Amino acid sequence: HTRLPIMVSASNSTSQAVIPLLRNLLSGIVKPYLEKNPTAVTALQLIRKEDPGPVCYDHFAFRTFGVDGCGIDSIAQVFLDLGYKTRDELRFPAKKLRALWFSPPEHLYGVAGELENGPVPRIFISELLVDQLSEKSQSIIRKYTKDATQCARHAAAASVLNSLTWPTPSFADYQHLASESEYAAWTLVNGYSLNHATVSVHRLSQMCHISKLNEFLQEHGIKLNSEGGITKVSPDGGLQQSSSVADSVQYAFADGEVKKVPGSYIEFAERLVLPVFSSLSDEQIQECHRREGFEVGNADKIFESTSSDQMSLKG
Ligand code: OOG
Ligand code: NI
Repeated sequence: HTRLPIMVSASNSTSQAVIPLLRNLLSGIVKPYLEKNPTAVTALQLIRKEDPGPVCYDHFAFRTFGVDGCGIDSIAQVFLDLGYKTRDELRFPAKKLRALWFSPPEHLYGVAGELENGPVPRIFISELLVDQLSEKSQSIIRKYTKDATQCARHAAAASVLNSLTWPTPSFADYQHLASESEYAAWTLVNGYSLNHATVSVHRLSQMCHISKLNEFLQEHGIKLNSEGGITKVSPDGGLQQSSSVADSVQYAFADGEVKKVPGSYIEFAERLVLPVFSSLSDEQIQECHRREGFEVGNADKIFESTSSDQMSLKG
């Protein structure tokens, strides 16, 4: 006997089919990040001890060079293929950066659980506007990225494998870039490695407010980025973020120098319920009732989590 087919739109069926790959990709990206960044692991352990969970991620963030096909699009493509949608652009003229964020397939926003079966994070990708840098910095960056063009489509693989898509840089090139743009220097040594994962604070069951969480983490020795104050608050009050100061990582440069460079950090984000939904009960409230998106003023300060200024405050 025949059955009526269940009506699903093409895009919906596409995103159902790709869920296993999407979830494994996200786990694959976070794995080397956790292996290299002890502060992120400690913070997650502290939260798990205090909070019955689950611990969900609000977003994952990447940095790129906006040149030779190595910019936002290179790492964005896999997420677009896996059902993400392009959302808003953010601009940071003083830092010579721009960013785009991407929202996950909607049906994966509201489910309960952790990364393997729970909500899927937003993706935040920034790029350095290389054309706006000095000739010298541009030529350094292009020396590396021109070799990376042919594998720019494999940025996601590079992230999972914790591999650069260009040759190991020299310390001199790194230092020169750092003097003009710390973002550029970070990206040269870290490539497509995850810059940070962000814990969804409002989804926690005990530590569900950022001020409480910040205090708890600081009491347990986690240094938080103090740029513009510990909690970064959007003008509408709805998006509240904080972040750790990046760990430093020993890095072996091509010319044999071994130096400490900034690695990654962990971020915390609380999205408040929008005023129009304030009459909903706690059980009714879902992610879609909360402040969406990102905020230039907050992000501008969160970028500083890998700055030498913030890092020299450490320990
Ligand atoms: C990204 C900083 C901005 C946010 O959530 O607004 C950010 C970076 O450090 O690359 O993460
Ligand atoms: Ni972030």
